[in-house]
Amino acid sequence: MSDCIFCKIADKQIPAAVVYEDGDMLCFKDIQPAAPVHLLLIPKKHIDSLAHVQAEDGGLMAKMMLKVPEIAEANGLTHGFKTQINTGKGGGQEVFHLHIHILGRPA
Ligand code: DGP
Repeated sequence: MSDCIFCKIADKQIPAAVVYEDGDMLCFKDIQPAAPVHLLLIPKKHIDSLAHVQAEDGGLMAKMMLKVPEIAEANGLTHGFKTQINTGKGGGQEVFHLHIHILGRPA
């Protein structure tokens, strides 16, 4: 999507502090961290929000969820972490490209 800031980050049109990338997803540091470690994991495919995930995205969603603990541990969150998915305006979502917040304090 041409006007989506996270699509632009995925396309490297806008810089971000990337901590993980593969063919399906990208993880980078949140520009307004709410914790000592605050990462955002996004699919490279544009999906507006969790409420817009289709059955065909199931494999992608599973891959992302399975990657979260690995990314958290690699970024020092060896004793646990929080995840958050804000969905829709009422859910506090500000950027309408699905993203998983990964938050925590390194051990
Ligand atoms: P949400 O409220 O769930 O939509 O959170 C959006 C998050 O995205 C918010 O914590 C700030 C972060 N964010 C917004 N714009 C940028 C950006 O250009 N770069 C980075 N790294 N993070 C951004």
